[in-house]
Amino acid sequence: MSDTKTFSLTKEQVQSLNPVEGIKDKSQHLRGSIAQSLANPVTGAVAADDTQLIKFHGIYQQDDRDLRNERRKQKLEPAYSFMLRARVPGGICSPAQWLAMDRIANEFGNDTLRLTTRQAFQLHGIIKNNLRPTMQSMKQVMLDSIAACGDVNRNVMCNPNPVESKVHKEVYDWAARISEHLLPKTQAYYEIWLNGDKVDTNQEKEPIYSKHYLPRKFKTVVAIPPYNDVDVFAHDLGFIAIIQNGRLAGFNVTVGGGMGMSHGDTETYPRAADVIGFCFPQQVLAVAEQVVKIQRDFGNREVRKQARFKYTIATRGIDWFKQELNDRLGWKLLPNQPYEFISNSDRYGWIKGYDGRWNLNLYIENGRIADHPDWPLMSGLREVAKIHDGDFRITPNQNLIIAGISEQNKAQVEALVEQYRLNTGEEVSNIRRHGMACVSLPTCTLAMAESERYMPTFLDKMESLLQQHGLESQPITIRMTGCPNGCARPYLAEIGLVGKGPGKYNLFLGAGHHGERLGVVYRDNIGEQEILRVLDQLFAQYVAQRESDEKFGDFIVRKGIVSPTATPQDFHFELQHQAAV
Ligand code: SRM
Ligand code: SF4
Repeated sequence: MSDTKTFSLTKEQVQSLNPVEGIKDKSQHLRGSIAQSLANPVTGAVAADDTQLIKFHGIYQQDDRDLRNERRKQKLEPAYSFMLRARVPGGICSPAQWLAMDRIANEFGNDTLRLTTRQAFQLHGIIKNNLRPTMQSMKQVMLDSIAACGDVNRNVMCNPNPVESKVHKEVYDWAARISEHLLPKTQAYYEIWLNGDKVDTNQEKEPIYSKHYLPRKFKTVVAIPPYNDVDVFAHDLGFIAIIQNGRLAGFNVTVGGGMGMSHGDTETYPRAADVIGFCFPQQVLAVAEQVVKIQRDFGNREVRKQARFKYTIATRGIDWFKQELNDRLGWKLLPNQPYEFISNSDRYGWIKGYDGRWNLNLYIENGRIADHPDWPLMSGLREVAKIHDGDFRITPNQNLIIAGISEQNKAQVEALVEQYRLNTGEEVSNIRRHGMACVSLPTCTLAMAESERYMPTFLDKMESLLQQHGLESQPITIRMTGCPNGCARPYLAEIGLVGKGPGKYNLFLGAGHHGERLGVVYRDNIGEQEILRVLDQLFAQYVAQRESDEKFGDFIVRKGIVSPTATPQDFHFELQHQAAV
């Protein structure tokens, strides 16, 4: 590797940048005053600057939004608690880790576990005093939340299905190596949460990130065709495994994807990643490191809304980026290798792996693991974990695979599945199987509309509508988010609903069925009745005029109902040319 570039900012430069850069600058490698904030008994919150820094430690400060008004009236401070996101590269965890997370959720959290769209665990409702015990309990089973959030490379995703090919393990190992390689090196996490020894922060080095870390969050994924369940085009950096003659030949590299946008701000928009070339497996870490460093050096640190890597690429151009990458690597990526994706959803039910072991992909509604009065899902999974001799795999669609079940254990797992009515997805409607919703209210501070709590009832109505049109067996992807940040990647679903205000959503249409093309906005700020009315008309048109095997998203684009080539304006209703329904 020929690159030896380092990155630093002077005090004067920092002053001209967005305020988060100042917080990082004086944080002594992400320590800030977190320890003092934890010790402060007067409030359930942490100091304002620390709310930014704790993200690098995998934590977000939140308050229960259902209680906000009532507490305000009673002149009480908001009901502060924290969300903690555990880092689980490729979504793989052992039964012991599952049991620990289950215990922690019940002891310190809100009695639920949330499987995320990036294959991680989230715990909600942890009060300040319980943060350290939570981290320490996680450490006992080798789990942590380092870099699960913050302006660094986050949890590295990987296709979780162990049955697909013999090289899956090899590809997963690369995902785990990328995750390790790009972890920040600061000891702050160990010091603050795990009683680690204090180090001289002046001597601490961050060889990849520097003391200012990245301008913004950064996300890396590894996809294994034909499945695009990680949604490779949604992320800053991606590696598409190229498997030739049963062997891992290398990876196509993707850069510059991202979902987040803000309503009404046309400088912000989702972007699908570009595929920029091929590298051999041994070159992956060098590519990942240099891509991250280019973003470190050129990402926009003045305007935080423009700081994602997708804007660096869009502003400077993909050719500039490729040249910069080649220069830093000292060698060139090879031409893209052919690959084909067929789906970005999960495959439910029992599948026997190439190794003779069994895998059960469960349907977990919006990733929420909880015990319901009439349905003890969390208890059921706990019982499975107690006897399971394989591992668990969180899927990028918020589901769970009980993976690598031995032939001897299969009957026992089957019995538990039946006893606790774990949902194997076989009796779930097609639209539900292809759906996802972000967390949103009541915990998400940025939510504008319901998502996780509303999606199940909305899907009941979609099921009836699809049945009326005889479309119940048609796989259509549908995703909902409570705001335009795009946490459930709605812009890559054939039907995307993006929260605009209470009960109101922007309707996005025309995305590719396997996540290869972004949808664009079709209707703005509409409620349930109008959404169903619009879809009713479009489904009728689809049934009457579709070509054989044509997917809904492809039909919408072919008929010109939305524009086939999305420009930044196409994501903002005000500017988009409308076709009449
Ligand atoms: Fe996200 C912020 C939840 C995946 C784009 N996301 C948030 C926060 C932390 C709200 C906040 O900043 O205060 C949400 C916490 C809600 C809660 O109460 O739990 C939140 N994001 C989630 C999760 C849990 C959604 C889910 O239902 O599973 C996902 C956790 C992933 C993980 O394990 O790391 C989650 N977020 C995503 C994704 C999808 C992905 O990465 O595949 C995206 C779109 C991809 C992207 O990054 O472009 C995403 N989240 C955002 C953004 C917009 C970023 C942007 O570029 O504009 C924000 C807001 C921000 O960063 O300022 C955000
Ligand atoms: Fe919250 Fe918006 Fe993300 Fe949903 S999409 S979890 S509402 S930030």
